[in-house]
Amino acid sequence: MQNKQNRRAFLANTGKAALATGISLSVLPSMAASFVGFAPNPFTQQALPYAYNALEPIIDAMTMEIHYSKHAATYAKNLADACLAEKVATDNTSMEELLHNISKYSPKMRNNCGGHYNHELFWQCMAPAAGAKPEGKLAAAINQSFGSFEAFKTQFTDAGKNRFGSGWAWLVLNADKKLIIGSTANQDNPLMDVSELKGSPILGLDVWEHAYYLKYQNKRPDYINAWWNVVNWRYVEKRFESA
Ligand code: MN3
Repeated sequence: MQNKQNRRAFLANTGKAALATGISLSVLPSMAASFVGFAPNPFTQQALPYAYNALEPIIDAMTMEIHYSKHAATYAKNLADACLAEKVATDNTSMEELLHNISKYSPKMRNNCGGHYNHELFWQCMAPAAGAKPEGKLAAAINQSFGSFEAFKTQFTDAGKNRFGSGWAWLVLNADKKLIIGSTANQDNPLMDVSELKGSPILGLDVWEHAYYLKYQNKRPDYINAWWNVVNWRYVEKRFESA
């Protein structure tokens, strides 16, 4: 699958085959992802790394589909519009750089750059039936900072539960290379110069109602407690080790 034509032909045929066999097209994003052999533009929405129903029963397929294809897609689109309007050259600006300087841009840029970055991170932070625990250096750092994995989970869960309104819970590596837990409002994140919580985001949890309402309704704590079963610790470990 070395060139664009082959890739396009493959995806087109895959789509036709899926239709012919009655397989839901919702499985296609993850198949597309594994055949993309070039460095993707981080300012655009990437293929979901699994099917919409892959995190069932923790995250139901309809929530995943609406969340990814409507909410997150809209942040990506609005980010592109804002970059054009505010003359951000996405081919030689890193998203981190933009977030570090977000106070210099419009509220639209702040909401949608945060929204896009946060969701791209969130999809990667989950995996089907992960259910594992952190290992290695991350496990050691969590034990050192919070006493135990269980104590860490309680503190992170509380950060998500207690964030009033819409926002995110975070595990962050701060400037002193210390792991800390906190939350941000709306689509803010710890890379933003306007954020009170500052550092490299290692793990993020979306606690907006759109992330859980269809299945959990008003019970945000039930959503968070269940969510631990789909955390992709292998990815979170990589983020920690390269932060
Ligand atoms: Mn969301």
